[in-house]
Amino acid sequence: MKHSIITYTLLNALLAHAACPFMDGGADLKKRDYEGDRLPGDDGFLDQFVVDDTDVYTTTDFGTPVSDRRSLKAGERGPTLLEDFVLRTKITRFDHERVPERAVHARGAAAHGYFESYADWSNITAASFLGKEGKQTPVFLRFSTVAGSRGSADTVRDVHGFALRFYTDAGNYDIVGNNIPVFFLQDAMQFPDLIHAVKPQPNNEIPQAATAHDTAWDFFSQNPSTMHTLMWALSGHGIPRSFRHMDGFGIHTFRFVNDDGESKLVKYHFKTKQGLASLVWSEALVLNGQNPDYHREDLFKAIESGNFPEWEVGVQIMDESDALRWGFDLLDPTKIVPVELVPITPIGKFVLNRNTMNYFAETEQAMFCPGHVVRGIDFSDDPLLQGRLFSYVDTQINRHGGPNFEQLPINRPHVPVHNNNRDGAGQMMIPFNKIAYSVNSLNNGSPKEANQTHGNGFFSAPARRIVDAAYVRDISPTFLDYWTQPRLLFNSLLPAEQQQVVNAARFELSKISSVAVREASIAQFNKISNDLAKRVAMAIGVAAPEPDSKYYHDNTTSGVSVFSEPLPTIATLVVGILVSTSSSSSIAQAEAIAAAFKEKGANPVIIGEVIQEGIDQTYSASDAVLFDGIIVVDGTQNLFAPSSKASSLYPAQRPASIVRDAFLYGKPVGVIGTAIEAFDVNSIEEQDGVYVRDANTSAQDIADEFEEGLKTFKFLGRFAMD
Ligand code: HDD
Repeated sequence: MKHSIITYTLLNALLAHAACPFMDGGADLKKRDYEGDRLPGDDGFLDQFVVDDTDVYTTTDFGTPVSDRRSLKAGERGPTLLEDFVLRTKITRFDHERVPERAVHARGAAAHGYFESYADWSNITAASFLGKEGKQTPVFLRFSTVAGSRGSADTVRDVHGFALRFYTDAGNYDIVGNNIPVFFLQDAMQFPDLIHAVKPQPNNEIPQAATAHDTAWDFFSQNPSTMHTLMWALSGHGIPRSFRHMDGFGIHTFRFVNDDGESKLVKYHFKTKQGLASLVWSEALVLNGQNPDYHREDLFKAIESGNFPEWEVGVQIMDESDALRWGFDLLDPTKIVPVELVPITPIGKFVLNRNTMNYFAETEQAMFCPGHVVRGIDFSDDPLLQGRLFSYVDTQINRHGGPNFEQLPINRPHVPVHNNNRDGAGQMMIPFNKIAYSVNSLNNGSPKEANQTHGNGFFSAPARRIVDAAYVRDISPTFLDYWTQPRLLFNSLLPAEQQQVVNAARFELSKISSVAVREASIAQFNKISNDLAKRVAMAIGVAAPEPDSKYYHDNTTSGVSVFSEPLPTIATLVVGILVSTSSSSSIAQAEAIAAAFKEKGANPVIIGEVIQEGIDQTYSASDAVLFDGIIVVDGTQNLFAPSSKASSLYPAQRPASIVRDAFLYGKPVGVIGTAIEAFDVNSIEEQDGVYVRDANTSAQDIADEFEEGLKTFKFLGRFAMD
């Protein structure tokens, strides 16, 4: 059913408490064209701010219709006149188009969706969005990298931001997390130091979006609290295949509090339903150039094509008395709680089903704050979290240029806002109440105070206590073990993943010019694992250390490996099918295979020498990194014959290098019939994930067999180990 504009006008009227008066130029300006029903989670809130430019005249910002193509001049040959208000405002607006990029997490992409609660969780939290089975709440999630600037490439090695906002019916709730369950630091005081060390060096702004430089590793090696997060970042978690193929974590210990004031300690887990998948470093590096927008494009296209990514929301639920129960401190954000100690209770899921309409208005202006909480949620005394509660509001005031950032459409709660906060730059509302103070009698005390028992208000967990203690600038002795858990992670990775950590550390440290920093870094690794330290040391000119075994152990935990489970689905994975445009039968075979893959939800791309009927992409625009698997169809041998002359249509040997590189990056590769030449020229032998089929194999059989390879995703046996 197509919604009528009347429906939306009504909806807007219902939302009128938050209507933005200056945008209200009539219903037509807000019209969006909906085919069918709204998607879950889309309550239409943003529609009241949408400007529709269909068949209208240009106006100034103050509404006067004007021509803005030519400036006002004294005669055709000028000069331009200062009087030209159209020119001046257009240029002024352009000059002010940018706001400061985020000090960290500047590069990111976001989407809308909805959260759905699995049950009524009111026994553990008074949070209304968790209060009923099946209850849906709109969400907005922004993914990001940390170190790079806004224009940096997507596939750098980094921790990835996972900032999730719930527009609940009791106000906005932000969980500003990452894709790694721990953080580098234990005290917010050190955050500027970490970021100064990791960001490009100040003398020359090099390198962009990378930790492979002296200041970063100097900081890491002098501050061992960084070791755990660093180990995660050096593993596959630092270079995910896409935003959709990574988990998210709330990291800090938070509190759930129920209406009776009973509280539990909780840690959030957001488990990807797409499965975990990561790149290998050599392909990530090439991707940075081949498609710097790889991750944001993947997210955008998946949602556009109806492949809505989902995550299951789970919590580890612990008692207040568990804070020091397991030999580490639940207030320490550098520690996980192994799932063997506390299993994850799934409480709901969220689905991203809607792309933004405007990147700046939504993604760039999204301003998250860990202090955006709702009744039923409470903080812990984690000193990193406590510092964050200040930092985010402060940074948003800086980015927005004033305190009214929560009035921007993307930041507005979807419920009315009432308080005595007033004025400031960019005030969007017209506070009608002239009694802007509490306590008052002239407005019958309104806005009234809401608390645990009145007005369904936010309240702190009654069980929270401050102990009698001296004021100290110090760290708790319960925070001082920095190496046991990094070792737990290392022990729990597959051998090939351990090798990835080794290789990543070799790469990073090979770029460090200071011998002292390289040695200090090896000393830190050696507290985690002598094996790790020796393998890295041998590649970077540092002597192999003797074991430093105080923190060594053989424990493992589950759920931390990227590659141990096959993907649950190949939907949205990209399969490159190589053809020769000189062979019409090869194109026909490719089309049949592509159709079989489409049936499975994958995205086949047929690659030929030139764009023509049946060809999606040219060899010159293709590279192995752009595909999750490669199939070469029958009748393409001329592309690979060693004696064949280079074509002017693509760089020398490009078809062969696509096959070779896909193999080297661990991807499934297959050849059909005479395309065996592609393997011969690259000396690729039959093995796991290498498929050789004869020319008569049906397209369906090929797609079925290759599907398993795509689910395996990376054939780790191809990588050298030492
Ligand atoms: Fe932070 C942004 C995640 C510690 C100060 N942080 C930011 C974003 C994410 C995180 C995902 C991007 C939000 C968005 O998409 O707009 N930060 C974390 C996590 C941390 C953490 C998971 C530790 C557990 N951050 C942290 C500390 C401080 C900050 C200790 C300061 C004391 N973070 C900021 C910031 C940013 C930010 C400077 C930059 C832009 C912004 O806030 O909105 O205030």
